[in-house]
Amino acid sequence: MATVLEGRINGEGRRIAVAVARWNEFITERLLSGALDMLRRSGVADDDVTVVWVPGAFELPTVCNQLARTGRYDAVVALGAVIRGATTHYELVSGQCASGLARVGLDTGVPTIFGVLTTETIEQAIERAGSKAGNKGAEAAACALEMADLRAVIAGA
Ligand code: INI
Repeated sequence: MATVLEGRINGEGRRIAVAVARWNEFITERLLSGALDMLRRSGVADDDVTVVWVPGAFELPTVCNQLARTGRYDAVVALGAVIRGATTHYELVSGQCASGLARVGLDTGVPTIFGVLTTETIEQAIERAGSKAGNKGAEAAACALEMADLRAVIAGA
């Protein structure tokens, strides 16, 4: 019989950092409220959540790297919105943000979650920030809790 390891979405006792970009703030504040709501409903204590604002998505990896290396957090969530219609350097910002966040997770071992919308239009971003396509911030928070739990499960297996 195979050993099957899985993480549960249970926030009790978990400490979570959420870094959020101020660019397209009318979208990212909705991602943040979705993330905070998910963390609270999953049992994370308010005192165990740290929110850090950064200028834009490009800055998320730097700050997530610092947060992950403090050793104070079980997972780090990065929230942002990069909208192609609003930028000529969409590929650079979104690509560097994604690969930088992946690197933080790999280099530190602390689950580092990509809750960054990369869309063609503002309408698509609105759809993913709490309207008909759900809330990517809430999904990212749930992913962070699952990954934090999975990390502990694998370490103890
Ligand atoms: N940052 C974003 O988070 N989203 C964007 O859509 C965006 N656009 O359109 O350029 C954006 N640019 C700023 C970038 O993230 C940095 O803050 C800036 O380049 C300074 O390093």
